[in-house]
Amino acid sequence: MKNDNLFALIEARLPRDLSGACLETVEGLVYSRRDLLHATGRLAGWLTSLNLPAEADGTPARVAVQVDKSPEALLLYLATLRAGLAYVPLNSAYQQAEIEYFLGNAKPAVFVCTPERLAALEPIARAAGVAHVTTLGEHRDGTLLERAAPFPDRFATVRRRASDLAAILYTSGTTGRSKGAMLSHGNLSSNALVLDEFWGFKEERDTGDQDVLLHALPLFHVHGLFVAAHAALLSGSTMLFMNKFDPKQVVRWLPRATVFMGVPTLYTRLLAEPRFDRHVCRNMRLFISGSAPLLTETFDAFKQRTGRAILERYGMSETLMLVSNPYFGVAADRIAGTVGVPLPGVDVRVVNDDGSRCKAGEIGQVQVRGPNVFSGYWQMPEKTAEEFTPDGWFRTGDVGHFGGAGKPEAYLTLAGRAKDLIISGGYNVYPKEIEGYIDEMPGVAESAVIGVPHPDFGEAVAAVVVPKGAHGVDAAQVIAQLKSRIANFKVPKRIWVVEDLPRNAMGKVQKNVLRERYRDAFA
Ligand code: MCA
Repeated sequence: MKNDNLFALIEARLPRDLSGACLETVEGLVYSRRDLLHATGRLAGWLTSLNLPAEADGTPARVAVQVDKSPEALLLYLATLRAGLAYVPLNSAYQQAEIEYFLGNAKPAVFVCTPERLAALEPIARAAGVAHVTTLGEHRDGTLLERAAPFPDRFATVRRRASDLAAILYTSGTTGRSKGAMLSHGNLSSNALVLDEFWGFKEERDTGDQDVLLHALPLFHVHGLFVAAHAALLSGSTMLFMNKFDPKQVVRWLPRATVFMGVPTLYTRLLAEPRFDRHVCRNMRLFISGSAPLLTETFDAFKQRTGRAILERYGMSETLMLVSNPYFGVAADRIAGTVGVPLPGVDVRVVNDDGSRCKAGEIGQVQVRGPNVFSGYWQMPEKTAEEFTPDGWFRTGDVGHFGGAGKPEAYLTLAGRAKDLIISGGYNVYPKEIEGYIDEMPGVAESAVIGVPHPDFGEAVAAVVVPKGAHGVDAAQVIAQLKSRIANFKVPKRIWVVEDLPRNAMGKVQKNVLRERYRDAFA
């Protein structure tokens, strides 16, 4: 039986020369492909030695990980796949209350955190029933590597079917609690293989060229962990691997690179670097942007500065990449303001509320079907059922239109979101979750959390708060309290205290009125 474990595909695609560089760090440390095989072998050996029971329905045990980005964090992800277990990456900014929720929801058998946070997080993990807690630091410190060290370099990758669970990625929920998107080996490998071809990695290999991917994204989301890392691993590329985005380091490395992936904030920060110019981009063949809307002015400024047209694509944790501007053909095929065309093998439709297809230029709900679409939310069958149409299309929650305004009919333009979502510097933030925390505070009657334009993060989280009776509300104190409880990127960067919130005839808070009122807050 063919082994559909994603790692088996990565292993099969490794170039024959195992001494070749797989990954290089800013400090100049080089991990060869052989290092990757041996390190993931030892880690998978340790994971397997724990004899972690699968669920009654065959669902594999979970390995939850909240660590800072490092080559070993990537190796731990790959080893988890190799051992046939399910990987659960957690944003390094999450605080204890959030970690408590995720561990209680995912019920992992293993939790890996940083050495610094072990004292605070181990009791939470034990209370959630986690059997094995270990640590991994940013510089190969921590107990995880010590425990894996005695195991053999060689490891037979566990057999997995395409439909078997490979990862759970938490995406915040409009109802305030995050939902775990279940991604299978088949979701991950089908999408990686499509992108290998669609973005020209295969063509580079076929012409004997070696790609070098500059990896500057976090490893706890789809963009950095799957789209960037899988593209490099499946194409035998070398990764220039940055533990934290630093525009000056990117500029230093660009002359050695051929591909870069980023969220729009990374591009606006690069444009703010005087030394970022056409010359440093001389060997680059592809700049990809996603996770948040790329402003047309950023696209134009980038093209002006470098002569390169950024390729914008559209993805979600639940569907991986679904739509992309084209790579082949002239850069003119990349149309600023659109996210391009549905990827091969992926069906995308835009429908009216009654489910009928929208005409070109007509705004409707974006729905998707294909091997890239997840199987559902972890332990939320009702929520999952709501998100799929009776005929099996996934409701993205985004609105948009094909064609229109002189654009080719095949091109999709996203026109906003049906759901209450803020994307700040590429991170999804759901207002309901933040409103919940603010409304619990003494002296607060109610609050409305909105996204307002921000020059660096695209959108910034902001809040409008109504005090209870004669109580005053101290905005700085609300922010300080939130910073002690939730991930920093979710904390409002500005809070306004008002008498009351604007409501429509139905009594619903009019957030659009608030967005308009405060739209220039960060201008
Ligand atoms: C950091 N801060 C933020 C953000 N990042 N605030 C709002 N939004 C953010 N994204 C806070 C910090 O905590 C700090 O707070 C202050 O802002 C300044 O931080 P800074 O040093 O600028 O932050 P940084 O460490 O440089 O991070 C900025 C960043 C990072 C590099 C843009 O946010 C990032 O890597 N974003 C990429 C996220 C990503 O990978 N998204 C893909 C999701 P204070 O001043 O209070 O200390 S996957 C996805 O969306 C789908 C599936 C897809 O299609 O890809």
